[in-house]
Amino acid sequence: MLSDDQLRKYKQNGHLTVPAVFDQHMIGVALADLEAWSRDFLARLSDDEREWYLERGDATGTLPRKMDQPVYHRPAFQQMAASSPLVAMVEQLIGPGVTVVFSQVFCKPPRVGGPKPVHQDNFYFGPDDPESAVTAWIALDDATVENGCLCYAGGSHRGPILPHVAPPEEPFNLQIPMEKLQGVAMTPALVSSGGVSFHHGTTWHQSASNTSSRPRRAAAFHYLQNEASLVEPALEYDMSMAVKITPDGQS
Ligand SMILES: O=C(O)CCC(=O)C(=O)O
Repeated sequence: MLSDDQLRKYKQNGHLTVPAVFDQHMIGVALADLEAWSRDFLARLSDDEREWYLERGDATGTLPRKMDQPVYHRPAFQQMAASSPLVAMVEQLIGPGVTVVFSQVFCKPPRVGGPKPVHQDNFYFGPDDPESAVTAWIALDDATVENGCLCYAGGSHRGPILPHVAPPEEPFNLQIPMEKLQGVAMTPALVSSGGVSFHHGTTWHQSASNTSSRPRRAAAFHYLQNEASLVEPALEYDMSMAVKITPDGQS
């Protein structure tokens, strides 16, 4: 459970990092599942798709930079999303009764893992109640400044959801326009493997390139309180892949 002090910090900053939500056994199981999924995923892609999913210059070619819906597709991630300690924290943040409306794994291979520009998840998902959405970002590897941890603009969840733009060749890479970023401080959130960094759906966040010799792998579970819905999503989300978390911790 989150303490009153942690809840106060989340309310004030729009993000909160909690160490050791998952033990190293669970993280090992998730990484093994991720490796098996990556092999299978890459084997099914055309050459053009492989090029898109692998970072430029990735000589190993074994780690897609992103895969969607781990909670729907993969048992280890479904187990994590429904785990009682995580769900209890999520429910403290957005209220009882939650669904994972979308989930992703983000991988930054050593030295070549690229950045993710500043954005707000609530622009992507367009919920009717912006307070009803929280992302639980789970560090599978230790996330540091060098390997591209998340960085947040503290307090930005109290501002509006801004229009986003996308580079012409990357229509899905929605981001806050550069001119809005002048003078905005982005604070790194260091998270050890097994820890979770929670962020409010409206909080501005980004991640930098991985300049280290270690991978940075993470899973993001986007939870929505069950009474809310995605009324104005910027992209198409397949709600048949949403995973409702039931009270007994099963999904
Ligand atoms: O892991 C990353 O680099 C980006 C994650 C992100 O944007 C998110 O969890 O909403």
